[in-house]
Amino acid sequence: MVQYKITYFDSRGGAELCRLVLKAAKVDFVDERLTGEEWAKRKEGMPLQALPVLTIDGSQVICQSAAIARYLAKENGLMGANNLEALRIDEVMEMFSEMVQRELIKIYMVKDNEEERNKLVKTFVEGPMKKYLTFLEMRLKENKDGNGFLVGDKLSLGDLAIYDGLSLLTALLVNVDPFEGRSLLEEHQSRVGSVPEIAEWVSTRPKTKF
Ligand SMILES: N[C@@H](CCC(=O)N[C@@H](CS)C(=O)NCC(=O)O)C(=O)O
Repeated sequence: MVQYKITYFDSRGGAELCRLVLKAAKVDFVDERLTGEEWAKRKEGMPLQALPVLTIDGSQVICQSAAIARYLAKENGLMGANNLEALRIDEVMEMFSEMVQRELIKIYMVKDNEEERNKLVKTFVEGPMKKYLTFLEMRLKENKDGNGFLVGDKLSLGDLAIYDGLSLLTALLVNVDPFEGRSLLEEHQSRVGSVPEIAEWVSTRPKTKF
């Protein structure tokens, strides 16, 4: 059986989606979490001097979180039933990547300047966040009227990306509830969070802010 190790820091961050995929698929893996000192020693040895990386069978070390998440999803039947479903999953993955790169990173970076942070959060919540969440609701509604998963009849990487992305939003925005007035998203979050393997992982994983 293939051996997986996910190496990252002691946070959910860029590794959590990969961890969620393996948990949902009931695949064992080593959850390696580096301290700052350990990272300083190992950084140069990593393919792009960044984390997360996935180590396969102790030899292949692969970087880029979205590529890793997609690979693990494909290997475990979580990438949709056909190319069209895979496209819809990818679309949502890319949406979150855009939201993080264009918007959330700015908010994260000013965490020590409260006035500036509040200004950025307000601008984000009134504009881009509305756009992104409306889009997600539209996509969920297109499959089984929003009463199931993003594609088909079962959980996929797309649902886990929504679950992880909206959890990040909740943690980062602190006083803003992204689910307010968005029952479809709230129900979807709870549907994914109730998948036994996900519920078990979320209740036992290390507790970290992000
Ligand atoms: N596009 C890469 C980004 C990797 C990245 O920037 N990782 C950050 C943590 S989220 C990192 O390793 N930072 C530590 C450093 O650069 O020393 C991915 O998604 O894996």
